[in-house]
Amino acid sequence: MNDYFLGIDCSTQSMKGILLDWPLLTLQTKIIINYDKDLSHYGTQNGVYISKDGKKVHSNPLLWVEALDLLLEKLHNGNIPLHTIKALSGSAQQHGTVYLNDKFVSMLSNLNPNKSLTLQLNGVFSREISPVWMDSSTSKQCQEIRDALGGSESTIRRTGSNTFERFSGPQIRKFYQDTPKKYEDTAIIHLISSFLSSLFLGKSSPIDYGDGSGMNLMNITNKCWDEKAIKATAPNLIQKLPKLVESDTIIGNIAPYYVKRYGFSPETKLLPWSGDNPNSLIGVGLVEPGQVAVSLGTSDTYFTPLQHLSLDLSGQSHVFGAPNGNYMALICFKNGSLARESIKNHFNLTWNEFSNILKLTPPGNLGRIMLPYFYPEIVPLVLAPRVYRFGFEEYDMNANVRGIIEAQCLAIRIHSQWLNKAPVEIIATGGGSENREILQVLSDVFQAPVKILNVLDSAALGAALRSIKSFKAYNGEKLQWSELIQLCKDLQPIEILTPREDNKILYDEMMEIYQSYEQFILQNGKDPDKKRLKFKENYF
Ligand code: XUL
Repeated sequence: MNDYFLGIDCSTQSMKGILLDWPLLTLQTKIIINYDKDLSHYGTQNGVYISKDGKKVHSNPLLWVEALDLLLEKLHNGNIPLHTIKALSGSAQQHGTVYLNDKFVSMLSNLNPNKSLTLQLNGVFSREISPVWMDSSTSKQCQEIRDALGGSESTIRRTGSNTFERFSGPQIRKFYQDTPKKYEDTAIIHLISSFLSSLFLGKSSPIDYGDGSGMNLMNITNKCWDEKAIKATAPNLIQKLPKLVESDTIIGNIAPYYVKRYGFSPETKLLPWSGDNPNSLIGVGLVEPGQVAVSLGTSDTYFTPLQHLSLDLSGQSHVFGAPNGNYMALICFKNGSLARESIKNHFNLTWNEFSNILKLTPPGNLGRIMLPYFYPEIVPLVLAPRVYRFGFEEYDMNANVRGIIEAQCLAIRIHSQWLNKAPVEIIATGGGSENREILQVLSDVFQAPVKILNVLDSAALGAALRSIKSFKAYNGEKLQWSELIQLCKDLQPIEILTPREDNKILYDEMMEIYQSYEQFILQNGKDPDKKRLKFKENYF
């Protein structure tokens, strides 16, 4: 009988579970719970609640628990005997925090298999909501922490990133400042990943180095909680934080609840959950330095493995722990798929029609440029959302469609330049990578081939592959990451798009103009309109 490995991904808009079998490494089952549709009684939109000014973005931790209940039920009713699952791990949207009272741990150790997790966990939260990665309401706290740590550069050197509004430390500080009593009543603060990991473990789970480095609280060099950062964030915080561990640690066996309720084997091994980006690094097969991936999801991210710690002192990127024990660099753009969808929906288009417009419109967009901050943006930092259009109007469909895609690809290229090496190839992943025309623009802008994998669920796949690797190591079998990646058919490209070389100079020039527009809008730079008109004259 085959062995099975489970990977679960709790992302912004849905929870997914995938089962991989060993030794074939083929996807056996995939289950998706969509929060807005399947759990509509929570009233979320795209999985979150957004305040009027767009700055506060929260979700409900009980929503994730109920999604997990549903996912496990569906898995149980499927045709794979759950006792054959040897190990499981998971992934969650990064940075979000879950605040728990002192009932949490005792509730977990006494879970009643006749009741759902949702029913039993109802009373364990000291804060009903969880701020998530889309939140940008903590600028004041970012400044305070950064000042206490001696400025941006020393914050980056300490924690791997500058302070960012969505990072857990500034979020925790805001919670403490706004509601000190609730903060005091909080016994444990978990990341979404370690919270869900705790549910399987039946006790409070450690946080892994990958997700721990998205908090502005972990020292990026020695991978321990950073005393100075903790002190700068909130009083007595160290007592409320779980331990930190290496991502490949076996943290224990599955709790009896899952054995009795769903028929899991009591020997099922657990790894700590990690963030979606560290999981995706493995889930798209990036284990060699120099490889690069672009994930087009709710957020667009650009990430690459690092063999040695190397920091972006300009402060726009992050360095996280990677599941293979090294590091990864990541740049996160908040205006990803939701921004693309705004344009698509505004013009009532299907994705096919959207693609056709990209096919029929010329690279360079006839000299028209958009800066697409439909939501507050992370990179570059834009707190007040606004869409800027240069050389066209809001009603011009073709200009808007090409405008947003070129803007997103140019911004990715501009803000990844600190990594010095232009990528030799880009692996594309995430829901948006289904759209070949978007990827062709990416390939043309970077002048690099784009490899398309048959993987839309790289975070869940990464979690399942991590489970295999650690399970094998636990049983004394040495399996290298590169071997595991080779074995996984889904990680072999199904298509490679090549860049159209005649667009090289055009996009080099357009990138400079785009960068000038960022400076014009955000840093009171010189108006580059003349440059744009000259570009238009030259090419169109
Ligand atoms: C990364 C980030 C996003 C979320 C999305 O820093 O904020 O990619 O992890 O789920």
